[in-house]
Amino acid sequence: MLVAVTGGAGFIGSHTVDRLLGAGHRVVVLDDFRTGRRANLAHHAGSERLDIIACDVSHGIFAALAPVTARHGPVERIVHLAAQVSVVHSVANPLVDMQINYGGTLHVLEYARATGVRKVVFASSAAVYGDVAIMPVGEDTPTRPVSPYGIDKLASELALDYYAAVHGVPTTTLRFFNVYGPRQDPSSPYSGVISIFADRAKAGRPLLIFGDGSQTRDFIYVGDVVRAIAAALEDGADRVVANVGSGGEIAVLELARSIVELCGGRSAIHHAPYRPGEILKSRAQVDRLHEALGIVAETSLLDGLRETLR
Ligand code: UD2
Repeated sequence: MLVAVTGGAGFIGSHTVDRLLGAGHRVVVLDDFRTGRRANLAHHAGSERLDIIACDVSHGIFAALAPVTARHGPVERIVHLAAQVSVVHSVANPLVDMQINYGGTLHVLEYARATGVRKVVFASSAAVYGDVAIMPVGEDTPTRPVSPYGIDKLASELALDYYAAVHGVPTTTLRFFNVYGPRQDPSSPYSGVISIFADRAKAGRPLLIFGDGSQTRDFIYVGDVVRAIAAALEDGADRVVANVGSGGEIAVLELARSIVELCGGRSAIHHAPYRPGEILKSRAQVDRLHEALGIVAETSLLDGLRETLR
């Protein structure tokens, strides 16, 4: 089948493309290359089943997809990963975040409605919950996002549900927790902490922890996330909203020590004040991921870290 992957040149997107091509599907990537990189898909160069199209989803996707559907028939399913990915950027630029993250989702849904797409899988975020006191956090926890990023992800979820209920577009929403793995770009201060720590520890440079490092996160390996995406792309799980996490949590200080040790123990660990808006605890309840999509995270943090460092 023909699957469109928005944000397909990004970290999670490129792993998703690997999996879909591996399963024999035809894939069209839409990416504006703001944070996505052509290098993430370079190993598919020459693949007859992959089209890569430069497209900003916040400007609509009809024109970008037209040449591909003219050649290969309709897009059957969409994985919508394209986004402005930084929570901090969204605080400084809420309108940009709204246009890309909420507007982009509406453009995808309009396309799905108009062309009869058979499944839209949406990458939402743990950011929809905001600060939650009781862990693990289940999907029925009241949503109180504390950033424009979280608000736009939540608004997008509501839009998905509206298109499903009113227009009959089959949708599944995945709320990603802290995803890590190979190809995560460490170059921005808001990059995933594991990509930053790995980059520094490999070079023997110091790691910087914001706060005392007692804050916890639920890290899930990208390979497990991609299995969840593939399961959600199948028929069924309509209007399901599922957390995508490992179900475990680790303190940032313990994580830093593990990464330093795996890299030969040369890096010092320094501390700086907590970031504003820092969430202190995060752990996903993962029953629904298992029950609705049949997925349990399989990669231990140690194995995932080794693979990432390799
Ligand atoms: C994650 C998501 C974000 C949003 C949010 C929702 C990533 C990369 N970001 O933000 O998109 O969904 O969850 O709650 O997955 N840290 C350090 N040193 C560093 C970098 C980070 O101590 O050099 C700490 C940071 O203060 C935080 C933890 O590591 O306590 C994780 O930081 P992150 O930026 O990887 O992810 P997070 O949870 O802030």
